Amino acid sequence: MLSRCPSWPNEYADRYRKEGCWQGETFGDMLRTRASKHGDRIAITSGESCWSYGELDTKADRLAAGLSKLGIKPMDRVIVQLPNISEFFEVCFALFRLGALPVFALPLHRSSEITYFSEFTEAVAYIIPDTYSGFDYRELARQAQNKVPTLRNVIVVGDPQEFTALGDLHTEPTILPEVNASDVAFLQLSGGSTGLPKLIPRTHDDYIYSLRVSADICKLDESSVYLAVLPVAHNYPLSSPGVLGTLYAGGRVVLAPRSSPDDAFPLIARERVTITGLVPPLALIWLEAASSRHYDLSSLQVLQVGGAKFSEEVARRVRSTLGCTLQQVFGMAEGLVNYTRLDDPEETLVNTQGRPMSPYDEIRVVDEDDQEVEQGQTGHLLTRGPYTIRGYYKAEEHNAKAFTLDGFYRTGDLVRLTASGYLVVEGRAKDQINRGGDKVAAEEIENHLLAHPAVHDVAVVSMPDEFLGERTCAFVILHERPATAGELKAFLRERGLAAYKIPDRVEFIDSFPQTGVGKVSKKALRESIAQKLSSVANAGF
Ligand code: AMP
Ligand code: DBH
Repeated sequence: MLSRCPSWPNEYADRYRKEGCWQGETFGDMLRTRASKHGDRIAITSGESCWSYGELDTKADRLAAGLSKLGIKPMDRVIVQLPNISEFFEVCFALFRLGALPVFALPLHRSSEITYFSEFTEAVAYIIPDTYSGFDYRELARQAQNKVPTLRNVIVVGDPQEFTALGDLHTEPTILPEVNASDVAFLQLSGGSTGLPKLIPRTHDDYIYSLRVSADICKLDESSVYLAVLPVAHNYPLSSPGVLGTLYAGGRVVLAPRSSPDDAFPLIARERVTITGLVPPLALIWLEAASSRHYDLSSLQVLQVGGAKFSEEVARRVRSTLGCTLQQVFGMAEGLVNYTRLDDPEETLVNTQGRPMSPYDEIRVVDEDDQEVEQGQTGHLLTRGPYTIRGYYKAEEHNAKAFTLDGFYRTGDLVRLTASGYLVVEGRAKDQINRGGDKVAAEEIENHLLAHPAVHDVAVVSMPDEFLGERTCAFVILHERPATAGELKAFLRERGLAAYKIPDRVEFIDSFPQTGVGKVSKKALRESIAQKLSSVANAGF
């Protein structure tokens, strides 16, 4: 068992087992069963390479043995930062079989995030590509190893330089300790609403349940072909139903190296892709590109859009432009996922963010005092269920705020329930900027900016953006010493912050607007920047 991981109380765990949600299956079992059932079928296509279920199964066994030989033990944390390449799967399933826990970093994370994850989880290993998208991850590994003494092993897909090559670790499979399905399988990252991202412990039992239900709702079977466009380490393309849901259903995963229409459309045509998942800004780009590109996209049955609110206007264009069904997906790495169903009326598809995937998901929409609002009114979404965590890893103080006493997760989302039980996302109460699906925690950026000697105080808020939905604006109060926006942004880059977290705009002001009790009114700041932007836009006409 991993310590400091809140779990479900026994009465709930018993119920979820009795009702058949949790079936005692581990990820190791899942792959073994698929490999014995259809070992020769292709599981993963990436560029010119194809791996069958049988091959993936063997690779996972051989790598698990190699990792074990290297000294990696059950429950050890391993930072996995891999892009959409086949090795991602080999690494995950090897760690799952070993009972070691992947911590899923995103390819865009840089030294600030990687050092934090490594330190916080006391990770023993870090698995990276050599280079990807023009960035050398070995340099990042050197920085992390310098700061975090527990990080003994760096394992590289490709040219390892002074580190260990993943390919050299393969060895004869050995008998490994039994893995328990009720144990934590990996740590997923939250988008973060306070400070740095929180770590989300997901068990084999709860996650595989979410894959089974997702695959069922998305009608996946052995003939399904899922194109992974978003970075697969993210919960949405990983599990809703994503790459793991596709493998659960015995289908085929195609990995897209990049997300642009010019990369993805030829892949859809060549591989006869049936389903893919996008965030709203990307869906918009695809819709705009579709009319001027002449690839055969007729195999595509379902286009999922989620991660941030998809506007109704654009949503309406999906069927007419791409000829496929839109599925809205409103989910979170903490658990709860809502889907519109494939046979829902068009109005439900374009106007709602779906309904909970499981009959055991419990939903409450409440006011500031945790009292249920009337049906149809907007309130805070709380949820509890068989695949929603009961607490973050090593975060007792935060958990006391983020969960109710009876175990409901406070999602931080403002929603309204329709008469037919569908959710419409109306906004967000938590302090987070949703940059087209990339979540930026205001406090994390504020803390970095506060470290700059010229900065007296700072408040980071969202500003409306036609393309991404929201972008970040940092309101900064300076000390006597002057500083420019460019200087502050360069400072953040030097601190190793992921590029999407660098504020899009910096506004210098003398004092912050305040709320009734004297807190900084982020609401007023959001309004002021939105107003400024709209008057600039209007001035253009
Ligand atoms: P994360 O913390 O990265 O797991 O992000 C989860 C959050 O993304 C949710 O709590 C919502 O705020 C937002 N989100 C995800 N999907 C949607 C959607 N379809 N519409 C609106 N917001 C969404
Ligand atoms: O944004 C998310 O985190 C998200 C969106 C859709 C998610 O985690 C999911 C589906 O599973």
